Formats: sequence, structure tokens, C-alpha cells
Amino acid sequence: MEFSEWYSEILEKAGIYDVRYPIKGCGVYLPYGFKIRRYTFEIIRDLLDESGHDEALFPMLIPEDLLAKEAEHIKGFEDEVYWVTHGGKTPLDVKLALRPTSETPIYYMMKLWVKVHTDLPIKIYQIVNTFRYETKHTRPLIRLREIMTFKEAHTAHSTKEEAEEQVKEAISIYKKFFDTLGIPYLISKRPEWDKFPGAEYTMAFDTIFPDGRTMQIATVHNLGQNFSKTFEIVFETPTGDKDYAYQTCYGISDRVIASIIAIHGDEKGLVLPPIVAPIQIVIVPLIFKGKEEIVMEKAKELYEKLKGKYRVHIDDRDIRPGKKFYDWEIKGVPLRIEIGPKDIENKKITLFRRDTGEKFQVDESQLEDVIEKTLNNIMENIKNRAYEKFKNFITILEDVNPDEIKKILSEKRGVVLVPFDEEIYNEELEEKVEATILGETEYNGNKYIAIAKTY
Ligand code: PR8
Repeated sequence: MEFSEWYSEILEKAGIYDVRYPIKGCGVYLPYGFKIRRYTFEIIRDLLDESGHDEALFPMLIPEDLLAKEAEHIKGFEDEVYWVTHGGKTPLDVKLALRPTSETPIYYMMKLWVKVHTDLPIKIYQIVNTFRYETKHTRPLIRLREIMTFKEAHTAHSTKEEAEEQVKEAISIYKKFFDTLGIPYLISKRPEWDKFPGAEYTMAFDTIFPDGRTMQIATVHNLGQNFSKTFEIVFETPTGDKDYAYQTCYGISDRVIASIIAIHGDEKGLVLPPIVAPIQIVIVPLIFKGKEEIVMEKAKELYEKLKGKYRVHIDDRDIRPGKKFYDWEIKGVPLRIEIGPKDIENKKITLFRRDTGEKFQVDESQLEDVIEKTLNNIMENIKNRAYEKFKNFITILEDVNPDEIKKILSEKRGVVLVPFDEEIYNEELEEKVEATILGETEYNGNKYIAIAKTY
């Protein structure tokens, strides 16, 4: 089955996202999908909080003049902005934009907050919805017009060096985040023509989807003093001079959820990293006539035992066990416990691992130990599997031969790495190879230009 077909089917069958909402590029997170989203973004929240970021919340509407203040920024976004033009029947004096991102509202406020160097650094973030009138083909959770989960961080510093360090910190936070989820990535410095509108430079994380196309899953931008000069974020330095703040911003979106699904899933459905699984362990009682009570009792006993530590669910629906197994496999529940009368007699528990499909028995006395080890092992295994696939999608070439690059990118796909060469590093190469230059990257200690077909 083709990846895009598989992907659409899984969003629906696993109860993640409903695409039937009558606006292009907008969809509905279903309860199960919403929980995956919640646990996923809890990880990034923790990482940001631990590293001294504060969560805040800014308005969604931006007055036209504010949005237009930074010339390059507005040039980059003008075709993508949704406008609010009326309040009821009354035309508004100043049109209001639905935020495509929040540099302008946040930096307007930062000007008011920053006076002296001791007011810096500021490191804030928000997790909000943003709107982009995307003209490329929209795709659920991948290219949205209402990006429902936009985690954007914005920082301001008193020196250029500190902003540079902040870029590094952001990269290391995102590395930890994607490592925790077992999502492989390549980090590259985007070419000049592809950097964020208004940034000095952009660092990006790309992963590779099963169809061999790359997906940009995070970006970190060094904004230099571009915005602070426009928005007059000025502070008094320790020597009494005036300087403009040095800024960075970085973001991720619902694409992280799309990546969890795409990277780990298999032909049977989702395979969820235990850390974000809404249900980590499902208990399926195998009911036999006359033994209903002891089986249910045991199921409840195990539930009580495990619920303090794990997200556990007892599936007591009155349907065949086979159907239950099938449902939870589609939903990617990492571990299943089956309880039947025989097992109870023998003081054994049957476990099933979603990632490998293995079924095995353990002594009841060792259950908790085995569960902990198995869940860790599942995470390790799906991560290794993903890294292996990623590695196989990388082709390293000794020199730049556009025909060869083009051939590899249309047959094997993935990412082609060619030695860094100033001469060929331009948009013409993109035309020749009919693909996108992701940017400069380091791979196994060497410097390359990464090229791929992108989403
Ligand atoms: C910034 N300002 O905005 P960025 N649908 C889903 N995900 C998307 C979409 C879309 N239409 N467009 C972008 N993304 C900066 C940094 C505040 C935060 C995802 O940067 O425009 C992509 O993964 O690069 C992208 O890398 C991330 O949002 C940040 O958007």
C-alpha cells in the first residue's frame, strides 16, 4: 500500500484525526489523537521549562501595521495571511491578521519589557494555533492551514554570542525531544533563499518519511537584530550605551504527531512510543463460560496494581478477543496483557508486544519487572528500527553529478549528500536535480550539501 493511502487510513482507523471538516487544511483531533498530542507536547514543555523558558500566551489577532513592520518578514508571509476585515457588519479601521506566527505581537510587547541589560535574557514560548493560507497541497497534520499545535519559542539576549548559544541550546532541546520519540533527523543550515523571512540564518531538522521524502519537523532561527531594530527593543548596556536585543526563535508543530505515526507505524497500524501512548498497557480478559468472574477479578486486580505507574485500560467489551486484539493493534498500544483461566491457574500472565508481535508468558510474581523492561525495550527497538531505515535512505556521493543525483532521488529517494562546494550551491542545482537543497549539514564528521525531495 502506498504511504499516503496508509497514512490517511490510519488517521481514521486509529481515531486520531478526522479530515471531514468542511475547510481545506483544517481537521479535528479525535480524543485518542488528542491524547497522543498531549503527551507529546508535555515532553517539549518539560524540556523548555527545565531550560529556563517560561510559557506565555499572546493574542491571535495582529493589526496590519504591526505585521507589516518588518519588511522581509511580511514579504515572506503576505500571500499566506488570513485577514479579519469586519466586526459584525462594520468594516474595521485596521485590518487584523490571524497570526501566521507570532514574532510581531511578541516583539511589540518585548519592547515594553526591556529597558536595561538586566531585563535580558527573555526566553518565552507558547503552544497555540496559527494560520497560514498554504497554496501547496494540504495534508492532515503535515501541511495545515490552521496549524493547531504551533509551539513557538522566542528569546532576546544582550549579546550576539548569547543568541548564538541560544541557537545551540534550542538545537539540543529539539535533539532530546526527537531522540525521546525515536524520530531520526538530519540537521542542516538552510540556504539563503530558503531561510525564515526576517532571519539571519535558519537551522532545520528534517526526518525522512517511509515514501523517501523529507519532512521539516523543526526550525531554529537566529534573528540577529533585524526585528529588534524594527520593533525598537533597545536596552542599556553595562557601560551605559544603547544596543538592540539579539533574538532567536524556534518552532515545531503537528508535524511531530504526523512523524510519530509515519516513522513507527507498520502494516497493522500505529506503533506508539510508550511515552506518548494514551494507553500503554491494555488488559484483555479471555472470558470462558463459567469462568467469567475469576477472569474479570484477575483483570481488575492487575489493573489496580499497574494503574499507579502506567496508563492501563481493561477492554471488557462484549466482543470476540480477536476483534479486541485487532483494534488495539491499530491503535498502537505497546503492550497487551491477556488473561485466561488457564493462566490464572498456573500463575502466569501472557504478554504481547505490538512492535515485534511476540507473545510470551511470565510468572505473575515477575510481571512488574518484565513490564518495565519490555516497555524500555520496545522504545529501544522502534528507535533502532527507525534509525536503520533512515540510514538506508541516505546516499553519500563523492562528487556532484546532477544526473546521478536526480536518478537516486527519483528511484531510491531519501537524502543525497554531496561534498560541500560553494560553486554549485545555488538554486540552479535545484532545477537540475528537480529536488530541494536542504542545506549544509554534517554527517559522520564530514561537511555535505543535503539534497532531497521534500514534503
Ligand atoms: C517559524 N517563528 O514560524 P517556521 N502545517 C504544519 N506545520 C507547519 C506548517 C504547516 N502549514 N508550516 C510550518 N510548519 C518561527 C519559529 C516562531 C517559531 C512547522 O518557523 O515557519 C514546520 O515544522 O519554520 C516548521 O519547521 C515549524 O512549523 C516552524 O515554522
